[in-house]
Amino acid sequence: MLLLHFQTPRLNWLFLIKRYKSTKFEIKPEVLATLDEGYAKLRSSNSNSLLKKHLTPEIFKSLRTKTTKSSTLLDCIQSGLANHDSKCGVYAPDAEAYTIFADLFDPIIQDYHCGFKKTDKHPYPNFGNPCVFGDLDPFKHYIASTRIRCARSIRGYPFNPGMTKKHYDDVEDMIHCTLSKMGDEFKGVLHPLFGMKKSIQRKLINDHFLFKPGDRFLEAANACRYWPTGRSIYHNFDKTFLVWCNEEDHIRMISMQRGGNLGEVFSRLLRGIRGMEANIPFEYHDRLGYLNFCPTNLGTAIRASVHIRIPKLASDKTKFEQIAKKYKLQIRGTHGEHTDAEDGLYDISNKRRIGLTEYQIVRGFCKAISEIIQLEKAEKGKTTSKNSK
Ligand code: ADP
Ligand code: CIR
Repeated sequence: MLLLHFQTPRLNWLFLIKRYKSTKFEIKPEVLATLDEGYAKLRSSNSNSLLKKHLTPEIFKSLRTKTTKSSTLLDCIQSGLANHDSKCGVYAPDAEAYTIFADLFDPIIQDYHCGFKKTDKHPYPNFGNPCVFGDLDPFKHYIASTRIRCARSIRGYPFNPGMTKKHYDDVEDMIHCTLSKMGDEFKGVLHPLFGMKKSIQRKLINDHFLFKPGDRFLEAANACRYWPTGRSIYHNFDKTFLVWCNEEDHIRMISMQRGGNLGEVFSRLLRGIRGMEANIPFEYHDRLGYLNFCPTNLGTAIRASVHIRIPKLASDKTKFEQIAKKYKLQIRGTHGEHTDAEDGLYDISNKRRIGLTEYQIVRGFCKAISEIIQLEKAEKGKTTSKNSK
């Protein structure tokens, strides 16, 4: 290696040095001051975020002055500093942040994704045969609807905080153009947020199709600039395949339908992903799999969920949370993350997204939901027999 360097002509050396200099990003004193003040407040807070847990004083000290080509530690943690009630509290402002700030991201990834260590490598994508999954609730007693979504970033484009107005427009165009060339089941309409009637927006949100505006966690991460430029939703005519453009990630692909037919939902998602990836290159990391803005969405970046009513199990909050932990599931409210359950309708999904293939994640989710339905039935049976005594 050294020998090679000595042989490099002087001109190339100068070029390399210039390039190195131009890629270095100077950290401003006011950024360091904001970091120090925010970190001190976080330390003395009662925050339960993964950020607070894993940003130890030693790691803070070692990362405080590090930079990627365009971001600092403050860009990674400002959401968690502003929102002490964050669960995670960290975002990667660019793909490089996962490497430069690995001492913070790695333990958070391990903690959130149920033990994926920094020495572990995410397996290659493998969806298996999605048709093997049937209906989780054929008699429609428990599951109102089933949804699987996955997040993707477009290779060569910055993540949200580094995007220009033009990037947002380009990404939206690229997605729309690709979808309009896909097969019949994907034919549909694009609804840009720009100029969207409030009544239409409200209906799309209430029907669980569209993301909500004004997410304070994303806003604090500098992820809502130029809103609503480039933000849109595309859906097929049946509203069973949907694509979100430029919300938290460049792309969110969603397959959903009423009832519990996981096989149909997963198969459609796979066909949708295949159609999209034929035209759009996705950001993929050798060890971490698909890279996205939030470290909770790495690897497969898949979240499979059911909207389910299980009144017996849900009646005891502590027990309900223990069951979720046992099956590595996450419980959300009726309208998604950071919302409460309405009318007993919970969103239950896989928590872990990295370290397993897409097939293994959906298989684990399928087994867990089936067992939860059996547990609910058993609890119901107990009360019925008590009452009949
Ligand atoms: P994401 O799933 O993209 O991480 P959210 O938790 O904010 O984000 O959920 C987005 C929307 O998807 C919300 O309106 C939520 O109610 C809806 N949703 C999630 N799971 C289901 C499901 N199984 N059936 C219907 N809607 C769902
Ligand atoms: C938070 O930290 O609460 C938000 N930034 C959202 C984190 C992602 N949510 C999750 O648990 N999957």
